[in-house]
Amino acid sequence: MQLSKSLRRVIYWELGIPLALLSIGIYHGLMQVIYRAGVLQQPSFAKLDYYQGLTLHGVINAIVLTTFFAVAFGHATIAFFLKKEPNKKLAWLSFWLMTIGTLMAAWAMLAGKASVLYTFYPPLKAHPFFYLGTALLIVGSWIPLFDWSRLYRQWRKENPDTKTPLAVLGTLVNFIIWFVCTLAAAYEVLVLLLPWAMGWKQTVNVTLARTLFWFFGHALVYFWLLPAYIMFYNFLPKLAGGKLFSDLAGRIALFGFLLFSVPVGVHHQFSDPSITKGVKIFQSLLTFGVAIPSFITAFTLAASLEYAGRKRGAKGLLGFFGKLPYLDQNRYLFAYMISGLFLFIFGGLTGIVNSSSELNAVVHNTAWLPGHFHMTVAGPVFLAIIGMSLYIYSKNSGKKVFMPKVAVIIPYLWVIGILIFSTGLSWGGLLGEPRRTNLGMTYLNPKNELFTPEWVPTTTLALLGGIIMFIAGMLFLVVFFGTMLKKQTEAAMLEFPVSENLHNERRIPLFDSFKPWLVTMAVVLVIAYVPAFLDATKNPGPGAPRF
Ligand code: HAS
Ligand code: CU
Repeated sequence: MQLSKSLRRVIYWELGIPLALLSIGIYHGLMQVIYRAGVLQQPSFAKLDYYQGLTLHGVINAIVLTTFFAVAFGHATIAFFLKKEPNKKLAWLSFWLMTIGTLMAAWAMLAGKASVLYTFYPPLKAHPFFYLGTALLIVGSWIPLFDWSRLYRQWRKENPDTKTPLAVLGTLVNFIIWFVCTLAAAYEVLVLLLPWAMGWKQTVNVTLARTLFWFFGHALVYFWLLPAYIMFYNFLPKLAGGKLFSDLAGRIALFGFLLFSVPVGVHHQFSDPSITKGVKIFQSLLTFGVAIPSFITAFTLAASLEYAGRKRGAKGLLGFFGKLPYLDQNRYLFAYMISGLFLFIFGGLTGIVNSSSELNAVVHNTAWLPGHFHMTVAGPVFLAIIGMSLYIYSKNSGKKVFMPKVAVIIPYLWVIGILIFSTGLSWGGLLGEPRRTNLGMTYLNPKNELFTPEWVPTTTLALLGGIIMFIAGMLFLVVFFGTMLKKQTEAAMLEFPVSENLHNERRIPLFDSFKPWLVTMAVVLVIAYVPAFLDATKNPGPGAPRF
């Protein structure tokens, strides 16, 4: 279908702005590994210190890029699958709020007034613009949900007996999770942090701030992941040359995320003394629950890939892996998706280690953690985002991809980089190498009494992987912006490689209506989180002064 000019423009900007900022994000990724390996000591270089760079890296890559992309991709999927365009005025309003918010936060970070890391909880304190900017970004990203829901209700009236397209279901589920979890972030920012940053309040309840943050912060990771899942279920089987093994499995997984994405945030606080053991154990169990939709996804996708491989003549148990279109330039999206899925096998396994509260004590706050999340958010999520940004831009503008051979290689280069990088970090983490620490300053300096030689090989591996990732990331930016500079040669059409279903499952009302799931979601949330918030209010620990 052809989108209206105005909607196309909004989508272009929402893809282009964060990708332009990504150059800063990627540069600081490279600087992280350089500093941590002790190659450069700072603040002698570029005047941006380690923590300022780490904040820019986390906020740009994990919050700005992901949020802008989710909104842009949401506009495209809703328009494409419902054949109804979102309201343009609201889409632009949302765009401007997000952009102004991003600029405010970017200024604070670049000026060195907000080196608080992407988790931004106290006692680290930022300039008020950082908090206001974050709030604006969030509010801007809420607007489309209300407009899309309106379109969906309209569509439902016109098609009472049709199954909701899986991609639409996924987009709505994702933004409902986002809306619910960001309420906590908004409360944290506006009620706790901003008055403290303005100097109106002298102290702040650190435990409550952390608990509110992780109520938001864990669900955030599924807000990153679900756009990728939407692509895996709806597009990957078709790109592989097959069909989706089960559409029902996709629905069950998506509704599962609605139930389990939010009430698990305490698994980031297993070491927080104020939260009582019972709450931790309960949320640890719920965390195993949230892994189930991903296991369902793994098996459903593997079955879909197997079907595709066999259709192409594969023999034997695993022969289908050899028959997939890994290097097909016309289906470069396949390369981005399969690479991400491969990394997610390791990302998922390390996640399950983290969520077991005893094992967590070994890995918490060590380099193991960035090892884990670079195989999740920098794995399937990042690769899906960049691949789909290129795809949507190229289709919508009628421009052919710049350097198509390179475009299809980038994800594999990225996988090699991440595997080396995450091995270094995970191994280092098990040897006690801390995360969020400029190791080069002390621990890797042989003249320092804290010198820790075990971390020399681990940080060197991370450096090597980081350099490869940097090269892959930069190549992508060349391909994306190179495509922008090309001339239009084809009709500008939004089309997606939509998969058919292998089993023609009938519509089951329970898996096609939101109400029962939303009610259950609310119940689980109350049971999991009321005790956690009571703990945080009753046992706040010392109030944070200023840092
Ligand atoms: Fe996590 C910390 C537990 C998933 C991101 N996580 C983090 C942090 C981030 C993050 C950013 O319980 C750090 C936050 C900070 O700054 O402090 N995580 C989990 C669990 C899962 C999980 C149980 N995490 C994610 C995803 C993320 C993400 C997804 C981003 C998008 N994580 C934790 C815990 C912590 C944590 C603790 C806190 C630790 C601490 O102490 O601080 C699960 O959802 C994972 C389930 C996934 C699977 C994998 C399924 C596999 C699939 C691939 C199949 C492949 C195929 C292709 C078919 C079960 C779907 C094959 C093809 C070939 C070619 C072979
Ligand atoms: Cu989590």
